[in-house]
Amino acid sequence: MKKIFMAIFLFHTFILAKDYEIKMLDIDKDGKTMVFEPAYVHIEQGDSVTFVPTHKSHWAKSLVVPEGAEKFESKLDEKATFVFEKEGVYLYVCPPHQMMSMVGIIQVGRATNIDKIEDALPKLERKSMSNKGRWEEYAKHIVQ
Ligand SMILES: [Cu+2]
Repeated sequence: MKKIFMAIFLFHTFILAKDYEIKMLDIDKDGKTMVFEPAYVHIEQGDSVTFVPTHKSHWAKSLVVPEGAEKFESKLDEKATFVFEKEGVYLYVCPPHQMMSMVGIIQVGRATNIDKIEDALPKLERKSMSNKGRWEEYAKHIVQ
């Protein structure tokens, strides 16, 4: 019985796990510069995110992750897929363009670490020299 249950569980996970593509752009269709698209995604545990180097000279690096979660960092101009197993909110940046607010938020399931996120956001916002206000704008999407 246990085996059957496990098989169904695995089958379910295999079928339902989704991959979300996030493009790394110099400029988007609205004229926004140095931007992840979409910059906020809400996914479920077991889903993955693929960073796509649509334009050159970008990569993605996590800054804040839920407790016990793995940090992630892609390589310059390379496509990279990361699976998210831990629930919570992940903040990430494109290191060379963090000052230009090339930043993003991934929410996995519930916002278990919202206190840490709310604490980190104003500090990160102060590091933005241009395109200010993006952290705040993206954080409005976080579902509590
Ligand atoms: Cu960049």
